[in-house]
Amino acid sequence: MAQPLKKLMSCVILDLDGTLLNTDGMFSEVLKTFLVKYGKEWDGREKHKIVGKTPLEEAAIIVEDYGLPCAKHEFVNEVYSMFSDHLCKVKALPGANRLIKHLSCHGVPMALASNSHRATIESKISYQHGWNESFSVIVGSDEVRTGKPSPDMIGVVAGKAAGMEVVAVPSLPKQTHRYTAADEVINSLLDLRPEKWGLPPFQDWIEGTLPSEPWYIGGPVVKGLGRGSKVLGIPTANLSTEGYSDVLSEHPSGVYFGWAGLSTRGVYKMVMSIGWNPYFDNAEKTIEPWLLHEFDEDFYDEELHLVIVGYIRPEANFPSLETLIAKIHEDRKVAERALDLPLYSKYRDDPYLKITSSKGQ
Ligand code: ADP
Ligand code: RBF
Ligand code: MG
Repeated sequence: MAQPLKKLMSCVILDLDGTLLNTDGMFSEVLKTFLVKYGKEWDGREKHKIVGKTPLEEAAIIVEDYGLPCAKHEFVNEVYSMFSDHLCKVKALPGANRLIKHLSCHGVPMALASNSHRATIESKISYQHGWNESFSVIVGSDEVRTGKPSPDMIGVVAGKAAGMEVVAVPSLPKQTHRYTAADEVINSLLDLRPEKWGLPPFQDWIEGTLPSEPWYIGGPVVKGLGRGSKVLGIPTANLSTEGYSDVLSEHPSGVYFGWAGLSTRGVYKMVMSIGWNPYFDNAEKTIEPWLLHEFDEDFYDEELHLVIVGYIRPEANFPSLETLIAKIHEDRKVAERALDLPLYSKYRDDPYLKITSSKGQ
């Protein structure tokens, strides 16, 4: 079937917060510290309410919800000065550096359009190596007559109204439905395919895998929902997500692969899903490695260490159980083949796979 004609893109406008920078995490961090001073505990409840709000609106929500004995403007001033102290700790989101480098290497002009004030944008990106030089234009909300109004999805609507092709990258999970106006909704920047938009393709994919610096998680094998073997014929040795919120926030949900070490048994190839299993729509994020080996028995409670070396694809929903199972078997083949490449096979000897303590590095 003929593909619908897409306009070929020659330049890219990027959003900053939640697209390139993990400022969501910073907001929680700052509020936590702030609320402690008033003897209150930040539980992340308000996060959904304050997305896309102006500072004063945010302040109103928080001051009211927590019954804080301070005026809104005091709250704004104090929280914002804490923000500026935190900016140096803000991390680039997965795939942000890769995208910026890629587009700038290929001479694709990039602009940064953010709902923050120009000065805030500049200080935010000053901590990110090479970013400032990569943008031909930076526009803050104080430089236009009417800044992007809340809610945050207006960014997508505004892009469409300007006749652009828009790719949305929701920063909160399970929010895809809020971005139906976008031409594409992706889970993270790792899933952006520039060639879809007439831009030069990434060249770092190797045999269906995207290599990453290795990352490490481990712990005792816990009980899952009892579905892997029973429903799919695919056992997954679940690990607890407890203690791994930082690592998990640095890596999007999705299908990954690497090496698995079981303390008393050996080291095996492994392919895994991390996330909410859209087909089953789990309420909790799970870490589910499938060890690519036939075992004659269960190994619950045994110490399992993972070295994750690359990414395969985002988690997806499927029209049937059969298509989900087929896809997971395809992931298995991709991982098995890739792990024989020297690039990945060298991590088989990582000492982390053999030690028996229960925390990652
Ligand atoms: P649960 O929902 O409790 O995780 P599963 O049906 O996913 O149950 O089965 C996972 C269990 O099966 C693991 O905890 C492990 O003890 C066992 N198991 C046997 N073979 C494998 C394998 N190749 N990969 C992962 N787990 C396996
Ligand atoms: N579940 C999904 O809903 N969507 C997926 O795309 C998906 N991909 C997976 C890939 C691999 C390699 C593995 C091991 C599991 C995957 N699952 C996925 C998770 C599967 O639903 C889960 O293991 C079972 O629900 C058992 O808990
Ligand atoms: Mg399991």
